[in-house]
Order: sequence, then C-alpha cells, then structure tokens
Amino acid sequence: MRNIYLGSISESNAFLGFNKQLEETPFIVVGAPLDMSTSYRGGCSRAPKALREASKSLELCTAFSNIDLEQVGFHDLGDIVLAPGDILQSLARIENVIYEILGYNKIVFILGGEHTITLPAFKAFSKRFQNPCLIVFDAHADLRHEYLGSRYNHATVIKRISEETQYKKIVVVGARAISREEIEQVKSMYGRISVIRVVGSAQNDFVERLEREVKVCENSPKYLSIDIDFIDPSYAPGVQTPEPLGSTPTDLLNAISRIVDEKLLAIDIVEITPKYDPSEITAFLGAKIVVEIAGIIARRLKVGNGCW
Ligand SMILES: [Mn+2]
Repeated sequence: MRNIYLGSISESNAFLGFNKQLEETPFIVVGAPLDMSTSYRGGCSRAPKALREASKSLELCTAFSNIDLEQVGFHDLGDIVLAPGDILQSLARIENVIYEILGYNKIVFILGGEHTITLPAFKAFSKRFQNPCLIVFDAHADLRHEYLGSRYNHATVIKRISEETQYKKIVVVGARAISREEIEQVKSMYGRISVIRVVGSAQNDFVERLEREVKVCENSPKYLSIDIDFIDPSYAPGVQTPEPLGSTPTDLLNAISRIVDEKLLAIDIVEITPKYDPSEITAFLGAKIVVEIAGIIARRLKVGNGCW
C-alpha cells in the first residue's frame, strides 16, 4: 500500500516530463517542499515544482557523462504531504516516507525544500544502512547548536544530524560562511566531521582534499546533500540565504564526479527559492545538476547507452 503521506503526480508534471515505471529505472525522484524554518527569506516550498518544470526543457543527453537519460529516466513519486505549520510532524513524515522509499533499493533524489529536510532524510538513511557517510556541499556549515532560539532549522541541521543519527563520517564542503561557534564545534568532533573550506572558484586543491576525506567512506553507503548556495549567487541567485564568493556549477559537478561510486544511494538538492529566481536561472541549474548527477551515476553503474 502506498504511504499515506506520499502525494501523486501526473505523467506530464513528472521530472523530465515522463515517468518511468519503478522497475525500468534505477532512479527515484521525490519532493520534500518543507519551508517553515528559514532564517531570512522563504519560498522554497515551490522548488520541487520549479525543478520539475525546468527539467522538461533540458536535453536528455548528459554533458558530463554522455548518457541518454531518455532510456534511463526517473520514477517520480510526487511530493511528501507535510503538516502545515508543524515542523516536528513534517520532519517525522519526511523520515517515514524516505525510510519506506529507501526500501525499494533505488537511488533516491530528494527535491527540497529547505536544508532542514536533510535531518529526517539522513535519519531514515542511517536506519536503513549501517555506518553511512554524509557529504554536504554548502556555503554555510549549518553547525550551530541553536539559531534565533530554535533547534530545528536550516542553520542547525548538520549539528542535529551529528547528535541524532548514527554515522561514520560527515564531510562539509564549502562553508565559506562559518561562525566561531561552528569552528569550535568542528574542532571538538575532530575526525568525525571534516569541513573543507572553499572560497571562490576552485583554484585550490579542494577536490583532492575531498577525495582524501571520503576515502574512509569507500565501502560505506553515501548520502550527498547539495545546498544550492554552495554555488555563487551570480549563478544561483534564487536561494534562501545568498552568500557571495561561491564556486561555479562546473566546480561542483567536477567534485561530485570524483566521489560517485556504487555506494552513493541518496542525493538531496535544497534551498532553491523560485520567488527570488529571475529568469528561472537557479531552477534550471538545479534541474541540470540532478540530470548530470544521474548521468554520472548511470555511467558508473553501466546503465543506459551513450548519445554519441
Ligand atoms: Mn545549508
């Protein structure tokens, strides 16, 4: 029986504009339109819809990996039904639904929603799989104990994950905006949480450092969380909390292509805010990132054919 907290979606509104049957594709898409705990400007509840809409206009031959996604496709389950105004209940539903979906043995793409969704999604992940690793791309460290008097929000999400889940390692890439409190936090958890600071475009060796840090995760289930504000606001202006001096989309995909393996089982993309997204730049970029990561994984799994 279908989970009562899972909505549905028509074929024409599905990601890419067509919906594969579950048994035809390795990839699931599900939306988690949570938008209740942001600290600056809201609007990311509209992101799953904007990402699906943009995805329909993207070419199906992937640029990084030369995979024809028309053959591979996605099984889009629609959006998780949240409890209006009740963040704890909404987080519980996300955990419940994601836990069930992870039982399908597919690779799951979760369309946020604010970054807070990573807490219940990774909780579900850590209940399904032993000793998982979490790799986060984010302008911010999200390691505050509290923010504006609240414990459950997008500025505390990685800290809550470190307290409330069983994990092998957390690696945060980016964190160009970080507080003294968060730096102390990282020091006190030395080894279990690594923060790789990236400022500006990748003239530095952050990808080599990332490869070294995830080496211990080689045989561990991996969850990848992409806060779109890792990328510079000039490429991705439609975000909840813009942070200057970010990286390029190519830096992001290059880095991800180096860490994808058979154990990457869940990916989320969060904080896209259509209301502040002129010309739908950020929605198109987000949809492209999903498509390209799917292509990189498909190439790795030897699923689907090349386009050229
Ligand atoms: Mn974040």
